[in-house]
Amino acid sequence: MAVTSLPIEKIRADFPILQEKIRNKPLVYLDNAASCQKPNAVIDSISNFYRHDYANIHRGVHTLSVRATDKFESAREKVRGFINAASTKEIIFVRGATEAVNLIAQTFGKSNIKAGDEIVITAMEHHSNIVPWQMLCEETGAVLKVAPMNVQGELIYPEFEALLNAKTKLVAVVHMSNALGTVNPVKQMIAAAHEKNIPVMLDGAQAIPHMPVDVQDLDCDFYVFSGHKLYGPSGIGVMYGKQALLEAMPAYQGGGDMIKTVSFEKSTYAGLPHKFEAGTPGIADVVGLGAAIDYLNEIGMANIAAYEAGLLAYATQQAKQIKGLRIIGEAEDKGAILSFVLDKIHPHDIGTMLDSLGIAIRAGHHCAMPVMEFYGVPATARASFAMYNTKEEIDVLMQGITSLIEVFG
Ligand code: C6P
Repeated sequence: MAVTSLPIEKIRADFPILQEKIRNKPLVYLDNAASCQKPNAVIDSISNFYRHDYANIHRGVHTLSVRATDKFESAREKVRGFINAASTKEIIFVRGATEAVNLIAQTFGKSNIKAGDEIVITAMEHHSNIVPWQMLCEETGAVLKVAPMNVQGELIYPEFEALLNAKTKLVAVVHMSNALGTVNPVKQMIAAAHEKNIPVMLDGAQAIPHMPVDVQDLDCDFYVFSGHKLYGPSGIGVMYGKQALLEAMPAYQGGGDMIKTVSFEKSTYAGLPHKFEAGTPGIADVVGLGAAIDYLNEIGMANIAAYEAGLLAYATQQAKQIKGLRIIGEAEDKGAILSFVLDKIHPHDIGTMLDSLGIAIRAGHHCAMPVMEFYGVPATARASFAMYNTKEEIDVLMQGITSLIEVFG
């Protein structure tokens, strides 16, 4: 099976960690959905920033502070361009997707959702897009509604649509599932919700490294993601929100940088995006995220999507030939994730045994316990692919699985 090409040798050479040996074997890194590795462009940008440009931002008149502020704000512009937001005012830096969902729940949620209102999610959400809404429901008396999925791991679309009604105040759904790889028909879902004037938040933590994302074309109201899954640093992420919504929302955390004036009687808040960015942010990490975006733009997200589709098709075809292997998640529209279980071998043992061969996968519930419950498994083994993975690495994975079935199955 053909795998659409990328300049793969050059790309792999850009990621120093891929040269590591694990247990005396070449590293085969297939845990990209948990976090992916960083190219020299990102590592060097952070290192150079600390060496030459570092100071706190938005505060100083001295040269370094101005320089650091320029780099920080130019990264915001890079993020804006990457997701095609209308304005940098709509790009809020947070710690990651998790913090972004909590921010939306605590600000938009608290000011718009009251007892008896409904929030619609899907059966395939990550805990980050379940628990903050449950907390909000506990505080407000709102009700969480869950759109079901079928055994392929696809949303049952008519049942999703049937949940939308006058009480629905928000749809919060995953763009691409981390446990199954399913890519949801989000454009159609957003249009259906908007017909009833319901805003939509997309959890883009998994989608963003695998496909072009255009928030204006999708017309989503919020889009959240983490930098570390996008070849950037950990501890930094993005909450995109439409400007009118963000302006109407109350501030999240109080502190420096998010105010206009402060007195003991009353404080007034800064405009967007600073209103939601209290305190000193992860300055160098934002700069690193900007470098990751430059790097990805050079390769092209559409090229990455095409290449990874080939990898996934090849991995799926190979996995289906292994007796005793069951793929968990076979949606027609799927990103580069292969979740599976083996007869008689616990996923944690699969993970440990593959590690002894230098292969890094994730084993567990993937912070998606309801998905595990749906499939009646305690956990799955998950190989997740990135643009630097190869067909040869998939062969190594399949040989590893076959050999452990021979020994332990
Ligand atoms: N999923 C995984 O191995 P944070 O931790 O904030 O960067 O991202 C949270 C998150 C939210 N939504 C989805 C769909 C996700 O996959 C994740 C993180 C990792 O699958 C760690 S559990």
